[in-house]
Amino acid sequence: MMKTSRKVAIVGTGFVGTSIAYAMINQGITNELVLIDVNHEKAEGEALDLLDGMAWGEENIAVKSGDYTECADANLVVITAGINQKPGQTRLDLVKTNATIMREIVVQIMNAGFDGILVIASNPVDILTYIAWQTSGLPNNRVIGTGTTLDTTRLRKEIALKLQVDPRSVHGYVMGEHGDSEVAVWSHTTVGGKPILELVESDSRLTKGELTIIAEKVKNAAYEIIDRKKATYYGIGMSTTRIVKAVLNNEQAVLPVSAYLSNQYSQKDIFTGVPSVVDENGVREIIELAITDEEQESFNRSVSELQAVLDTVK
Ligand code: 6V0
Repeated sequence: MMKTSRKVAIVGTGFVGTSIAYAMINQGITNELVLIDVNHEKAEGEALDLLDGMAWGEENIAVKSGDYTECADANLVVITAGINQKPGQTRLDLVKTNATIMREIVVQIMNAGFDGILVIASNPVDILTYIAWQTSGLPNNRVIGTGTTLDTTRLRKEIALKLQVDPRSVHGYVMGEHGDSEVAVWSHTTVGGKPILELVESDSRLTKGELTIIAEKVKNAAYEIIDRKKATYYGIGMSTTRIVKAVLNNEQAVLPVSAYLSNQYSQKDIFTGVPSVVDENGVREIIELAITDEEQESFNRSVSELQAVLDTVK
């Protein structure tokens, strides 16, 4: 398929940044990829390593390391820079350090003359997406956090494993904070079109009580992985790549990204995970599901927790 020139820059070439780069290259969704890191040598080494596979790649992608001037004509910049969780740390523990790093980076991106879409993956992602938006001066639709895309794919996977179906045939969302207060929206989760709350009444493979266990498992997935291998990156690599692809292809895909709320779900002036239509301009609109009162209360609690943390760094 012929594509017009599409340039993506990734800031932060650690575990997450390079996993995104690797997924993007393997899915052939861009034709120019620039890696930026405060550790220039690391970015350079990663670019060289990625380029080495190109003869076997989906298509020829120009990969290089560079500085912020490369952002001037980038369609999209993904930010993954920052410190990650150590065993026992929550995402919110990272906020002060990563907010400072985020501001520093966004100022440099904007000074380069960037005028595209910003995608934020650094944690705590909902808070840092707000900081990135505030620092950038971009319209809020053009700043997207990875939000609960990873939690949502984890949820779909858990249900798929239980019922032995393709996770892509499971639909539903985790909403709210990408973190401890997130909300699994069971009232809108379906398997092959069948509501899961109906399915658990009749299918012995999945009981109603197990839904709570699944939601807890999804919430704690990162801790489980970090305890074993110190970091998580493939899942977020594929989740971020899904968002980037939706933007570059103008897909109008509905994804639970961290989007700016202005009275949707009765909340405002916060970025958090909600199903959103993603196209070439970023978040085109937020889908307002008719969630239950209980889900709304949990969502409100999640937003209040975020708001309290945001107030400390805003
Ligand atoms: P890492 O492997 O330590 O990589 C971070 C990179 O950022 C390093 O290469 C640093 O040199 C670089 N960096 C630090 N400061 C700056 C700066 N000022 N300018 C440019 N580059 C800088 O961490 P990892 O890749 O594991 O994690 C990165 C971030 O992603 C962390 O905040 C994680 O918590 C977060 N994650 C987000 C997820 C999500 O769902 N949104 C999932 C997993 C991790």
